[in-house]
Amino acid sequence: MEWIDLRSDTVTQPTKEMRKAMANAEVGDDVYGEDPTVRLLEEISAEKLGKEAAIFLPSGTMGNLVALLTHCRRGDEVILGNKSHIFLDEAGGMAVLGGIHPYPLPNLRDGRIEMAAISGAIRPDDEHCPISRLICLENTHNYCGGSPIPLEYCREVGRLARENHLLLHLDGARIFNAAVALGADPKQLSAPADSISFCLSKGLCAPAGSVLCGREDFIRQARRTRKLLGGGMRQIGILAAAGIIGLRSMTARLEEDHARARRLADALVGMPGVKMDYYPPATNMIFFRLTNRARVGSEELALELKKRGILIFPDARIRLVTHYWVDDSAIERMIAAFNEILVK
Ligand code: TLP
Repeated sequence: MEWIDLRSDTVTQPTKEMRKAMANAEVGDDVYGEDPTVRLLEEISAEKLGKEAAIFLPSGTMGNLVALLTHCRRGDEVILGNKSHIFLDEAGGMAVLGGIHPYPLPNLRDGRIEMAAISGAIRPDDEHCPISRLICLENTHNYCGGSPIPLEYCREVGRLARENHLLLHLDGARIFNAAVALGADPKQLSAPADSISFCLSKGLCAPAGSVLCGREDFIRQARRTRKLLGGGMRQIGILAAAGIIGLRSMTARLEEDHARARRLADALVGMPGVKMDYYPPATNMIFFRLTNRARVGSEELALELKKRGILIFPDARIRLVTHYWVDDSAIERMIAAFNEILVK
């Protein structure tokens, strides 16, 4: 049985082309700056995101952590959304390792944060307060429906940050999904931010890795932070080679994943007991809940799907994520399976 895995786009396996490039990658010691494949990946990344420089990192979590630890000192404060991945799902790294104080503000349904709330959270110059240093945005916003954050809003937050001498970091784990959905150039989306991290190992299919981009001096300091965290790797061009293919040939095709999410959501929306949380899906994520009209609960749904070769997490709020390895026939198989379990 061929498995269909909709738990996340992090489950994507490298393509054949990636495996070949990995096997043949020219490598060197990256801690000495001697890995040509890593250098190339960093150059392409900086160019694509319109920043001066870039640094390759093992994961998205480390991309965000290195950015925060490099921008901030102990006692500084970071303004961010209460549904952001950095706040919810990165083990509180900024506080644990950096003595950085998070100031979480409610995320709106679409992943933005009210401008007035951000302004209101900026601290006065008062010895009682932590020092406001950084604002973080997430684009696309994972837990807010995979929503792309509009360019004009990013620009507004960038202006607010500059006016108040704050920095702006963008968790752009899925920035290429956002760019495709908004019809924007990723450069435009990252322009208002001082730093942006994006993931190679989600929709772009590489087996591992993220890239943090920003100004030259910031990236130089980020190299020290990466070393401090134990993230300096050696002959890592083997991974960077897959990332280069991801960046060069997997970004434009992300709209296929969005179209397939739409097709699946269109089928689910009419099924008894299915309450869509976001509809239509804006990118590659579908969120829904099962009401008491549904024939099964989420545990049973996950079990029944598993019997049919389909993997989902049995959460109360179910997330289905489309990606390269979910093709049209997988979507049809999914729809048939949901029909059998929830309708027939
Ligand atoms: N997200 C994962 C899980 O951790 C939830 C997923 O399956 O979506 N920023 C954002 C917006 C993310 O969604 C993720 C991963 C990360 C950062 C962290 O990336 P990794 O997993 O490479 O550390």
